[in-house]
Amino acid sequence: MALEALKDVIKKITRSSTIDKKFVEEIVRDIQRALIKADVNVRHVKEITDAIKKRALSEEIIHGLNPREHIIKIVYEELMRGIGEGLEIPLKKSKIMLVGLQGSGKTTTAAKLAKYFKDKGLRTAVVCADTWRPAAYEQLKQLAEAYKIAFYGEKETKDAVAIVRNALQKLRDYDMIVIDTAGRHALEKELIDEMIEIAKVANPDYKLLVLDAAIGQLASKQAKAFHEAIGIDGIIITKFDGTAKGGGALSAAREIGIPIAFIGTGEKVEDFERFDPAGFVSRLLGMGDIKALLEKIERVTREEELDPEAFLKGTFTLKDIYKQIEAMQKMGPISKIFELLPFGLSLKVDENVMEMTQEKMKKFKVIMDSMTEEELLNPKIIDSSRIRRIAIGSGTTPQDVKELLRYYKTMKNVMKKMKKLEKGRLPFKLPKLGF
Ligand SMILES: Nc1nc2c(ncn2[C@@H]2O[C@H](COP(=O)(O)OP(=O)(O)OP(=O)(O)O)[C@@H](O)[C@H]2O)c(=O)[nH]1
Ligand SMILES: [Mg+2]
Repeated sequence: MALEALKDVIKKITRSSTIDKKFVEEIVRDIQRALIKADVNVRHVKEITDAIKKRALSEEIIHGLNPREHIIKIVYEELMRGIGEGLEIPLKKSKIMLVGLQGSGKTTTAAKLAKYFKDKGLRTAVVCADTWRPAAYEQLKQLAEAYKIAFYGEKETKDAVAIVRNALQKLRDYDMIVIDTAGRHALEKELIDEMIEIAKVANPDYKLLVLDAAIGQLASKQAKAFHEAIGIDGIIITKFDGTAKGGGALSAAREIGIPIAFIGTGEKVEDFERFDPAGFVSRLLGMGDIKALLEKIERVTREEELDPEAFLKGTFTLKDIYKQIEAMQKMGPISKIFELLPFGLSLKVDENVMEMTQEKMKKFKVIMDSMTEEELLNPKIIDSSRIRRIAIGSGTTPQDVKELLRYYKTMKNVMKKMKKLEKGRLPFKLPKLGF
């Protein structure tokens, strides 16, 4: 399916070495292509991708994220915004009426819905109110029997409204009643009148439109017509599995402002899921990556704010190193963080000095715990006699203390260079680093 291409876009972002304006524009074009191929309405495509571009080029990176993650976050959020809310049907006594064009998947969906709510513990029944297609009765009855779902239908009756009336009487004790109605090639007056009558008698809590994903952008016209005729509460998109045009139905839902409730992803009754926008977009973009990123965003936004501005102003002290180490213990090594800098930070740093093992982190913290406030804030005053004292106090060696000081000096240097780079030719604001 065309939307699958979005996964490749995410991969491309993840693998990029440089995130600059040119790259953002390239990504935006890729996303445009994927959405248009998936039959998303061009206007929506433009809205979504304009927003991505604008934010990617101007928004400050949240503390603790790298520029790649920042872009992915924006893509995720804008796609979510594009899709809108899903419709969640609460697990309580309700009636659902299904409507839709011929062959859209109503009868199959009636069984899917019934099984869905039955599995959630509701006493569920289906009603065949399709008196037009001779096989409709048997089709739904068989599906219901296969899944031990209560069924009501009247094989010989031609009056669908009467059937519904009888069904409600008989099924009074059931929690969830799903009514399957007849479909037509087009929205003929007869169908509309019957739909309105059934809706009057059944008084459903939800009138759900069943839309075949394969019709692409035609979904919009269809959905509008049904909405005008009887007022739709939610949309079920079927056959999402077999088409590259699923974006058309998604787009239609958004256009008329009706939430999507479920998605059918195959012929089998099990191939059905509640439409959860976050889960849906996550999957489009490649579940693993996005989930990990969202967790990280949550984590870093909860973490203590460190002030990169202070680093850049040159008031970079051993206290900052202390915080940095604490942040690293949560987020991974500093070299990883450098890799993620937008300009592929080509600063030459001594790898031995920068290498930071867990052990070293612990040792550095112990050493700093033995320093006075003054030493931490003004490391310049740490001479050899202070080094000796600190080493003894922390149970380490003077070499260890010197190593920490070397590390501090290197970091300070890096910060200075970054400050220069920022003033120079950076396409972005300097990201808030994760330390
Ligand atoms: N691949 C796939 N096929 C589906 C899905 N939902 C329904 N179908 C198939 O679509 C065809 C039509 O499904 P029905 O449930 O009979 O459609 P309907 O809207 O009740 O049709 P009418 O009653 O004639 O208007 C059947 O072959 C179903 O198996 C789906 O989510 N994926
Ligand atoms: Mg049917």
